[in-house]
Amino acid sequence: MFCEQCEQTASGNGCHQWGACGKSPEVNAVQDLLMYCLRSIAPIALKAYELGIPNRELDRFSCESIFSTMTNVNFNTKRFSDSAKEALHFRETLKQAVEQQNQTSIQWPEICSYQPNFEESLAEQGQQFALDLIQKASGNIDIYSLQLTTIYGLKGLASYTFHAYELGQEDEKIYQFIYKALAALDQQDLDLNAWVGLALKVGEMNLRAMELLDAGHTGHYGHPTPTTVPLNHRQGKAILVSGHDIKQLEALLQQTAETGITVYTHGELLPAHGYPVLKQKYPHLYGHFGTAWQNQTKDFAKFPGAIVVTTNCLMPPHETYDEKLFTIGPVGYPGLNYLPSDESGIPDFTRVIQKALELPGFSDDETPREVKTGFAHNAVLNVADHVIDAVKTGKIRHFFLVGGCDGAKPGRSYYTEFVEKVPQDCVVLTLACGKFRFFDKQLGEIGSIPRLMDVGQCNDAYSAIQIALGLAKAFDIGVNELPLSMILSWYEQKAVAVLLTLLYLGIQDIRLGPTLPAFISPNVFKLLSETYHLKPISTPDEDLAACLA
Ligand code: FS2
Ligand code: SF4
Repeated sequence: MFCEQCEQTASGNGCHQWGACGKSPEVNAVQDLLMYCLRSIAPIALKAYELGIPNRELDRFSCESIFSTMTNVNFNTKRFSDSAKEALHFRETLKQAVEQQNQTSIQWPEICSYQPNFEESLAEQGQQFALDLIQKASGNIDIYSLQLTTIYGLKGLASYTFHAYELGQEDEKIYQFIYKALAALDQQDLDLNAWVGLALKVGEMNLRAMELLDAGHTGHYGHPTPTTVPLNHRQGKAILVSGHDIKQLEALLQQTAETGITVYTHGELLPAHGYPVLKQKYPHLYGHFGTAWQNQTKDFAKFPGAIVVTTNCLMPPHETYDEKLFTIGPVGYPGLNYLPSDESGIPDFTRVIQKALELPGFSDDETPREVKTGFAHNAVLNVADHVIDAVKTGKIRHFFLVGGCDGAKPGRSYYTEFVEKVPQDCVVLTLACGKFRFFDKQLGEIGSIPRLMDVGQCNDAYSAIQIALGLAKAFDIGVNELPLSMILSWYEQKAVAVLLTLLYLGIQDIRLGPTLPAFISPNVFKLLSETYHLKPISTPDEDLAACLA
């Protein structure tokens, strides 16, 4: 086994025996095999686009399949072997269509005929792909590093593309690029510069995917507005919804509308409360329960109702709560309740509702506690005049974007300490699940401007970018000249895609932690630090002093 796609990779240099995330070597090998099957489709799908006969169903399937191989999404070997079979069925059908349309035979690359033996262990067959890329890179560790950066960034890009598609937003340029990047993994003639270009192109396409997702969210649910969210529970039967998928949250809200069940968000769904349409239409969407993904074994065990996980981050479930836990979409775990979707992509949540009604629910109303969310680009830029005025009059000295993923490592206390030490005349913007380290701190206000603003989910990095671009435009300066520092935390591959987007935009001086990605080689890091001044976090005091200097 070899995997180093996430921040908790064993000993900081790759999981070899068993995944630190709980992924088995078998699952890892079948995931690699599925990725190879998708790579075997890429040249054919590109040709189909060229001939004007793309297969949109395949495009969506490819994105969902890639998404399912991300960290903490799916641990079920069967899911990956079924997807591999489906991928090859898609490939052969498309190959025929392309050859027919082309009217002359096509000399496909060898990979396009790859055929695993589905009668024998796919896990054993998948093991050969652990070393495939380093061989393709002829042992060049820097090219290998950029190949891994590209493929991990693609995983994030594919997941955001899938979410956007669910909300009716698609751009075929993204699908074409995904095939192009997958096909590039099989090429041996790309040099270092070509790989740098491809990795940055992942960032560019990811900006577009996040833009589509933002359009999907705001088109369906309105622009987020600053909203108070209860952190306390209220008496009654309850369902907890985790992950990022706001469309699936709405489907569950629709199906629970007349049941008397109260719905709570968990993890990255906290920002859903900021969307006005959801709040107005579904009064039983009440509050938020728990904190970040790595605390779910405690939070889920305590929750007295049914739980649905819509996307990453799922941890291997404990027996104390696995019976009340359900997964949907790309998420899964062997033996765990899985709700298949209908043709419109929506599951029937009846079993979740029944489970919630069987379970005790909350027996009392808890003392109110609350946080605020909903500070997305529209809300912040609507008050841009106040913000600009506060900066010009010296009331606001600096902005910090302290955002990204959370995780279990002790080094992540850096982010809490950093926010606690931010001077009183500075504002903290935050997003993604890293905020749970400090989301309920009362940092007060500067005039009418809150000192802590939750911009949204990890994909709402798009919103943070729009805020930065909007302020830069208002001040008539470049983004890098704004009094703004980015202090980012990463864990999984959505964060890799977001980082590539920021680098594509030329954002300088990003501080990244809690550790640097294991898949970035020293030379590639040197290149990034020379070009973009990307740097690892040091201590909160040192970094604060440097940002404010
Ligand atoms: Fe957090 Fe996990 Fe959002 Fe990441 S819930 S680390 O996948 O995507 O952020
Ligand atoms: Fe290890 Fe992360 Fe890969 Fe899991 S996803 S096997 S923890 S590197």
